[in-house]
Parts: sequence; structure tokens; C-alpha cells
Amino acid sequence: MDRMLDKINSPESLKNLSTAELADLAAEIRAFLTESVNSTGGHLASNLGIVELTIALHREFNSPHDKFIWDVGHQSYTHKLLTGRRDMFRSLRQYGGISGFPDPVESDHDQFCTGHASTSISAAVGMAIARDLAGEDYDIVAIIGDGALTGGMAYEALNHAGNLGKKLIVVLADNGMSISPTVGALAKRLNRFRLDDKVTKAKSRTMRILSGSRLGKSIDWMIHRFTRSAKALIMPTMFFEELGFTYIGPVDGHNIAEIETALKQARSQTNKPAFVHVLTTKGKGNELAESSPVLYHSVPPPNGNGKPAISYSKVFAQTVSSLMEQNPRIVIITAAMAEGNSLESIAAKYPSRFFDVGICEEHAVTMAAGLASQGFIPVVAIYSTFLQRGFDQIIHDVALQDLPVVFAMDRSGIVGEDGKTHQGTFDLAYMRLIPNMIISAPKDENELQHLIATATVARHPMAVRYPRGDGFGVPLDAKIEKLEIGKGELLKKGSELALIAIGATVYPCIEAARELELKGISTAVVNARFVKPLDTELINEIASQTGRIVTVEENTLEGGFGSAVVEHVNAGPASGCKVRCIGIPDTFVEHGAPDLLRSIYKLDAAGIEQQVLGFFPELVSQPADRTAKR
Ligand SMILES: Cc1ncc(C[n+]2csc(CCOP(=O)(O)OP(=O)(O)O)c2C)c(N)n1
Repeated sequence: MDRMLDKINSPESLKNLSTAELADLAAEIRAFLTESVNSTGGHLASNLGIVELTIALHREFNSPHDKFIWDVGHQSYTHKLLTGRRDMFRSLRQYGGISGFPDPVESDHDQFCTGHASTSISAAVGMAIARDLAGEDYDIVAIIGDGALTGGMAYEALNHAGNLGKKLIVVLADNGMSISPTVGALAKRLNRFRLDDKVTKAKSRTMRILSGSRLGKSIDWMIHRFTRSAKALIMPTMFFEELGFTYIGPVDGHNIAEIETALKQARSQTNKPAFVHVLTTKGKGNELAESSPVLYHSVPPPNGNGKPAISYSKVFAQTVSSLMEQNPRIVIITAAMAEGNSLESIAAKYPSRFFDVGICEEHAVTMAAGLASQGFIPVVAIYSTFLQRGFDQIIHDVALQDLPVVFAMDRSGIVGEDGKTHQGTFDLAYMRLIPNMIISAPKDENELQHLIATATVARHPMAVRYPRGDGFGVPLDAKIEKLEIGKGELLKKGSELALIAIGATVYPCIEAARELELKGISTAVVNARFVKPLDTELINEIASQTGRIVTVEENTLEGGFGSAVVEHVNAGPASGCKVRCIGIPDTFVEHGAPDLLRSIYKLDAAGIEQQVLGFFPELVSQPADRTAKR
């Protein structure tokens, strides 16, 4: 049987479909997304929940003339399907394929890059100002989830937009879930209405019956006025209206006609922003995703290697859990990533010392500073990429007062399929420039335990960065010990060259050194372990012994670990030593499988070896001389 979906090559093809055809199309999209995401990996439950809303948006507005900004953007798959990218879904999130997030480079229908939460309303306000200054006429719609609405930026933008008097539409896609249930007072208020299902259903029925007729419109208006004050008791309606928005809703997010009615009303506003509240069900239409939205928020790509190793996140959580048992002053903070940080069991075991603050990295960091100022030891577990949000708070609230906050920077380095908005390739650089900050990275999951323990007794702010995914499968020491701050370890001696590696690049360096030795090049390997303070003694020694250093990091070379070593060597006693740096160039790393990206950026063992030989051709050209000298 012909699929309706196969005939949809642009939003234009949606406009004349009947109600029955639209229902069929929604079902086809869900089947397509489920199958496609299961084969590539990607965000599933959020996308299944927003199918009807996306169809309604594309029927009511004219993209790309009208502009949609998808907050976070992980829920934009149906939008991609309806805007001519159906046949590219096999390449979703793979190197060279389409991104899992909106990207203007990919399509005119993607108006703004998103990936980090809570940016859409600010971007929409900027676009509305630009439109009006240029004297143009189009609609701008920010689509934001209730999880993303917990982020401070969203409120800053709402506050500004309400006062600006510009035409602009915010659609709240409210499914009651962030990755886990949405936290916070506003979410609780929103949820109270969701739970009062009878009110929503009765309102839907009334709206359906009344929509269209003149009498209906005036009765609807009377009901609206009558219920406004009552509704304010249970709904945050007034909150948005007080901010200067026209609040419309809540509407059933799986009823296309009802959503379209609400969007039409929003569209008819002039000189005033509108807030359309749409209730959706995360995972809608897929039994598994609907009943386990947390598990199906993001589906991993099918896994081929089956390596029996434990993930860094799990080792981190196990370690923190045992440290919390020993020290009641240790508390843990996550910004809406309890599952990603593997903190579920800590949340259950220590409910009064576990804090999920919502998608609020800035607040998380300053709250940690507050806790530390009162003698507690907060462990702030935030992915490297999202901690960028807390940069000023790290400087101004933590480091300036030299407070002992532990930053557990998960997903550092190349994260892979989530792509350029999510790669954790900047943390060593952005942490390095901050006074009082101690920065470390373990070579494997066993060392992670010891570094986390070290950080909790460091008495200064200390960051521990570790990568996404599984460790190397090394045994975990039963006893967790404090390591000496600022001390690296010499893993292998060598006389002609030293590879000084940080974090997960240590093992590839050991492998590369093995290959270099086979070529007759005597290669030392150092696990730097700390980026700040550097082990200057060890570096001086190795620099004078070998005369050639290559630093290796999975971080931007701009101001990263290699820069630190170059600066030190140039100013030190072994300034004649040649130092070259391997890392990520000055770019945003695209999406793709992590191992493929590592090989493209020459950060795997083969790439490191190849780069080293390129840096020092003399090592290859005169092997006989060198052997004689040794
Ligand atoms: C600044 C930032 N922190 C954390 C995340 C990780 N994250 C991605 S989606 C998501 C939940 C978003 O919830 P919501 O906006 O309600 O969308 P839903 O998935 O429920 O459709 C989170 C926390 C992020 N993208 N950006």
C-alpha cells in the first residue's frame, strides 16, 4: 500500500489533507520514526510526542517564510521528515549524514542551531526585533518543552518579550517530562492541570462543539472570562498573562484540529506575544516509549563491540555513593541529567543530599558555592558541554572564593552522534584560565575513582573530566585513595621522544609508543593526570631527557593542555625541547561515531603515530644513526 508519508516532500503537501488522512499520516510518521531511530539511535520518545503538533505547525504556518525555533532541537525529527529530508534518515546522526538537531546548514527550514536547552525564546525575540526593524512580515514560533522551560534563559526571554510588545508565538510542548519528570514549582503547577484530566477533556469537547460559530465564540469568551480567575488558582495562566503574553490553552496536543485553532488564535495577535500551551504525551503511540519515557528519551545506536566494561558514569556514581557514606557533608547536584550521570541509586539512597535542579547549570554552580561556603562538599555532576553555561558562576561564585566544589565533567572530549552542539571539547581550556582551579583527567575508570576521592578532600575547586561511555575494562581497586595533586606518572621510559597524554588519550599513546618502538624510536609515555597544576618537575625531567615532547589531548588545542605544556617548557630550564601538540583543531566537531571521529581527527593510536612521525621526520630518516647513539 502507498504510504502517505512518501508523498510529503514539503510542508505544502500537508495543506489539503483531510482529517482522516492527517491521522493516517501521524501514524505513519510514528512507525517510520520508531523503525528509523531503532536502527540509527537517536531521540525517540520526545519525537513521538510531538507528531501532531509538528503537522499542525506546518499546516498553519509557511516555513521557511515563517520561522520555527525548536528548543533543544532533539524533537525536530518530524519537522525534518516534513521538510524534504525523509530519505536521509538512514544517515541520521552519522558522519556526513543529517544531524539529530536543527541546523541551518542542513536546510532552509532550520532557522537556528539548537542543542542546549532554553535558548529558543531569546532567539525568537531577536528575530522578531530584526523582522520589525527590517519592515518585514512573517511569524516566528519558538517551540519549547516543559523541561527546557526550567532553564533561566527561558524566563529572561519571557520577561523581556512580554514587555516588548512584538508579535511572537511561544508554544509550550508540555509532556510533564524533562528526561526524568520535570522538577520545580512551575512544573508542579502545570502538572496539577494535567492531572485534572476531566477539566482538560471537558474544555476540549466544548471547544470542538463551539468552534466556528459566532455564538460559540462569544460563549467561549464568556467561559474564558468566567474560568480565568478559577483557573488561575490551579494553573499558571496568570503567570504568563502577567508577563504580557496572551495565554491560549491548554490544548490536546494529539488533536490536530484543536492545535490549529489555538495556533490561529495566536497568529491573530498583533503587537503582543502569544503563549500556546499544548499538552502532549511523551512516547505517544509506542507502548514501550509511552510507559518508559525515561528509557526511550534517547535510544543508543545498535552496539557491535560488546566489550565487558563499566561506564565512566557508573564508576563515578559508585565512587560518590561510597564517599557519601563515609562523609555526611558530601552532597550531589545534577542539572536534569540524573540518568545520564547514573545517579538514580544515589537519589534513592540519599534523597536529602541529592539535588536535581532542572536544566539550570548556572543555578547548580552557584548553589554549590553556597553549600561550600557553609562547610559542605558539593559534587556538581554536569556534562562538559552543558557546564559551559556555568562559566561565570564557576569564576565568580566558586573560584573567586576558592570554594571546595567538585566539578564532575562527564561526556568530556568527543561525544559522537549528538554532534557539534554537544562535543565536550572545550573544558580543559575554559577551566584552565580560572585561578584556584585544579583540573584533572583520569587515564581510565579506575583512576577516576581516585581522582573523585581526591577532589572531595582537595579544599579548592577541582574539576575531574572523563569521557562518555565505557571505560577500558581495567579492574577497579577496592580501596579508593587520595592522589597527590599536581603529580603525573611516567608509564614508560624513552630517550628520543615523550608522549605526554591527558585522560583517555593515555592508552592510545601507549599503543602508539609501541608502534614507534617497532620503528626503532625510543618513546616515553607520561600520564599527566593533572592539567593544573602541571607536574612541572616531571615535564622538566622528561624534556631534558628526550628533547622532544608531543602532548595529546581530546580537547581544543586553543588554550588546552598542550598550550599549558608549551608555555611551561618555553619558560623553563628545558626551553630547547621541541614541543608539538595533538588535539582538536580550532573547529566545531561534527556528528558521527566517536571512533570514526577520533580516526578522522587523528586522535587514535594510528593517528597519533602518524602525526608524531610528521612532526619529527628526522626520527624516521636516520634510524641507523640513532640506534648507534643509544
Ligand atoms: C543546557 C542543557 N542542559 C541539559 C541538556 C540535556 N537535555 C536534553 S533534552 C533534555 C530534556 C528536555 O525536556 P523537554 O524540554 O521537556 O523536552 P522533551 O524531551 O520532554 O520533549 C535535557 C535535560 C541540554 N540539552 N541542554
